[in-house]
Amino acid sequence: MTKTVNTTPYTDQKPGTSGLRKKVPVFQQQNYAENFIQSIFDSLEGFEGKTLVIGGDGRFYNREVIQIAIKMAAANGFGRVLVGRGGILSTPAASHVIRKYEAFGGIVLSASHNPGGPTEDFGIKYNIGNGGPAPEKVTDAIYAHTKTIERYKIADVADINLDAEGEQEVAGMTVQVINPVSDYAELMETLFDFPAIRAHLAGGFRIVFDAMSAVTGPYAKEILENRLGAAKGSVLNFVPLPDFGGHHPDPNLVHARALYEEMMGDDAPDFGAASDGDGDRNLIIGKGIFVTPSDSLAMLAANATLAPGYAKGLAGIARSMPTSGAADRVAEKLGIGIYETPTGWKFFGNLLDAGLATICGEESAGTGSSHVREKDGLWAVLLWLNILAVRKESVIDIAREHWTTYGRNYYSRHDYEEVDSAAANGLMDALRAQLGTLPGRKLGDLTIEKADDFSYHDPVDHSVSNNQGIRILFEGGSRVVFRLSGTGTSGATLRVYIERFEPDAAKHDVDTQVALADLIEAADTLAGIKERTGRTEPTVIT
Ligand code: G16
Repeated sequence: MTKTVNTTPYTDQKPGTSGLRKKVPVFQQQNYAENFIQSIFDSLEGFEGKTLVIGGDGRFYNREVIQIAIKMAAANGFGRVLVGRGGILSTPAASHVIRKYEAFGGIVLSASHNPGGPTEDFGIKYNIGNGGPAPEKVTDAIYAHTKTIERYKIADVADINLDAEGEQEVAGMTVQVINPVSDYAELMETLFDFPAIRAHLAGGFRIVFDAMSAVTGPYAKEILENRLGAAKGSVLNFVPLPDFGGHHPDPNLVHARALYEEMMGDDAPDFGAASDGDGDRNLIIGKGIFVTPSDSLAMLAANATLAPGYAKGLAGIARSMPTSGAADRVAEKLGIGIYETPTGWKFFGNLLDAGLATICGEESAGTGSSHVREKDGLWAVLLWLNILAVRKESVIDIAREHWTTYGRNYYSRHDYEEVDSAAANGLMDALRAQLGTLPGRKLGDLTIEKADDFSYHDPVDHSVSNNQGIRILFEGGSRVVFRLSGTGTSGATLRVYIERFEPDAAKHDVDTQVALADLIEAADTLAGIKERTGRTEPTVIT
């Protein structure tokens, strides 16, 4: 019932920031998905008879690869597969299911916030037994296997029925189709004060959540409308579509523009939010105010003890290096640890497992905690709602008070998407070559204090990750960071992260791009962005 199929390697299967992401036609090449999945299994040891979790965000090609992955898991010796009904599991729900059922690991099919459809993006990532993305030593091993693979194993059986919950047998392995929402919704009920949120909503607090035709639709409907009693219709675009309705399921000010505009209107609801393709990112907008992901991390951490799941306090906070330093000020005041990691949720895994950090966050719209080992969009929404239900203040008042207490980190990210790869690499190489000569250089009123290429020394397993982004630190605490994205699927994406700390509350009402104007200009002067990329302005500003 199982067969071994000969194959030849593809040379382009190096996992990026979050697994392997490519265009669908690339994945549709003969044996392309099979090669990568077999390389995952060949990198693992001791999974015979154990459980594997499989799920995805429902994008185009999800069902096909789920069938392949289940048949290959059977042929490779797994004892059981847990798969979400319809092939659906949000990334945080998959992380929770892996942990709850003590699975060996999981395969999550998603290209996150990237668009979906026959010519758009697809992705495969492997999560380890703690529920988190595989660390670099595992992804390096997977990549090494993809370069030498000669055969893969697959069960020669009919397709599995993914739409009926319950158990089936596939070539001697049990496949259990599970409800994708219920375990996750139960977990949320243990962390947050649902009665308080329900009462706040019943009292007239209005919310809107845009699921962006992606995976969080069923989760948000169940939790926000059914369990918490938000008005019917509060969850928009709640049916997951293979092409996300033709949109980028990316919860930012460009792709969730309609939500932003609604929230800035006179009759705006009190709270607006959105999540991405696979449900791990979040966008938070209060009536009249967009909360940057970096600020959201800091504000959630500062108020977390208002939620029952965090009432005992936080062990520490972790943020990716390009994320603003707003959370650092909260950690300092709380007297807890603050950890600065490279971009990529996988770097938080060790800190969470070791109990060093409780809440983590990234500027790329990711926030989460020790409840799972992925970032979690709806979790962030629920923690905000819990805080708002207890404090009974508006988002804008909470944000203003936070800035008055801690100072404001003005922050923006400028993305230049689908830039010629050689030009982008040339820009980074040229910056790297200047690093030694930059300290002391003046750009207008700005003076460079320090410049480096960020290296991370993991305090738990002592691994070292080099070349994680070029940091230009100015006197007074402002900074500009340059990195190339590890999640794009065509050309290169240059990310420029710009930050200025403003302690004076009288200066907290300036438009962000205005507050950062001199730093934005300095970034171009230093890196020659316009000249090297041929772009006069960023593709996306967040
Ligand atoms: C992934 C990672 C995040 C990272 C983001 C952006 O998110 O899980 O940790 O911050 O990509 O990475 P990059 O700047 O390299 O594009 P997601 O939501 O795409 O899985």
